[in-house]
Amino acid sequence: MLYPQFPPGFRFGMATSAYQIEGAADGKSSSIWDTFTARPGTVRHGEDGRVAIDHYHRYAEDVEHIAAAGVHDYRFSFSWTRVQSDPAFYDRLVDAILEAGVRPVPTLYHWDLPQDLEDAGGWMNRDTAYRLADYAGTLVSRLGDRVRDWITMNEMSVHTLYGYALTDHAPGRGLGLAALPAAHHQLLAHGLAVQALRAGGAGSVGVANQHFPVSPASDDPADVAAAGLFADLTNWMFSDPLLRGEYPNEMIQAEIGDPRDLEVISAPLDFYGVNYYEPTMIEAPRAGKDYSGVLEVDIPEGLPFSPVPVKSDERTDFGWAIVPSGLTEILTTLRDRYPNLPPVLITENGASFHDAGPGPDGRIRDHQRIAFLEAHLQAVAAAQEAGVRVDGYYVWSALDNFEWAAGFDERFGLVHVDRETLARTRKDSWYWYRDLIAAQRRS
Ligand code: IFM
Repeated sequence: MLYPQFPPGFRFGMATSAYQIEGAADGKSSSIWDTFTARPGTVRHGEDGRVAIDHYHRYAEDVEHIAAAGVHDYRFSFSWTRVQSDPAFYDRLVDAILEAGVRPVPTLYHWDLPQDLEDAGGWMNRDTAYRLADYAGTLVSRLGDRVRDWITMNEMSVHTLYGYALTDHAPGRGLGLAALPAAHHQLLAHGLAVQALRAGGAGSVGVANQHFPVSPASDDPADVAAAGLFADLTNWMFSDPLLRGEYPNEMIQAEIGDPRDLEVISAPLDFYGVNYYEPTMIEAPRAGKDYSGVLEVDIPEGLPFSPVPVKSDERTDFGWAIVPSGLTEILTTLRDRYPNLPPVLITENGASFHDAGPGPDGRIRDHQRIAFLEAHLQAVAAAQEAGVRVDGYYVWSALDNFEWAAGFDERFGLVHVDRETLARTRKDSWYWYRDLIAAQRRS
């Protein structure tokens, strides 16, 4: 098989996050996801992360599955509430990752805010940013002797939009445009965490933002303006402050753009993490038109933009359009928009297909996932050819896990997890990824 080729030093990895895999909820206090999932109607089939895939107890086996593929890096996240009550778990995890010859790349915050901080206002409260910086300091002083690379925040945009502007993720506030301070306080938290991590001796610090091309449904100026605002609120509001020290439009700037904060937020980074899944098409809302089911969450009436289906022949089983060229496009757009763009890491990319368990021969033939990953790696290679410096690529996800409001139906893993027994089985995509990585090492 011919695999896409990458420059020497390119880093392959896999990614997960704490709430989606760890389980062992009894050993810690509640996060907003514990509270949210306990509310009827929030998650498909009423599922939750109390057991998740029981990674807390099975981490050694999971690290073996990750390392045996030959990856260079493993991206995981800390559960903030577990760090408060049982931090030794992360000593064990980091040690196991290192012993397996893999570089740990932890994320400080992947959406599971302690409930007591939410009760004090959550990300709408500026003080939460300072609490995150304290937490970053605690972690770097505990693990900084073994962890070199740190990611501060994951997808602040999705957390703000789904959790604070809408009601689809925890904490489910539904504030609409009044959620803007939640974005600003997460960005400030990032900036303060960068300071804390660097003060603690961190070797390399970055962030993971979701990015995607946004196109207007037509040339109609109303659609163009709606798409521009949507792109500002979902993409540029989270990268402009980091990489340019300003917000992308006057409304946002006037609302939340304190210049002293922007200085903290825009401190230089060692790498910039890009999570990519699919592009979005936007139009100005048409009265009476039904927009439900276009995205995995519905944008309520009254907001000045509506997503319409992206034209694509192929979709994942989650319904997401498969558009690998969107990854090349967003990478070149970032490069053009930010002359000082740090080296990029693709910190997430992957696809959910509803893989059945192993057949009689023990195999899970997930050829659609292999095709997806291969096409997206080709898209990364095309961006490199166009001059974008991309230093690595992490598959979302190492293992099937709890896909937030969609529960366990959506399977993004290279390793299958049986819902009843929690048994792990490597899918064909796992073997494909292992062989691809081995082929790079040989070339
Ligand atoms: O599962 C999520 C992850 O937690 C954040 N990025 C997108 C993934 C797929 O939806």
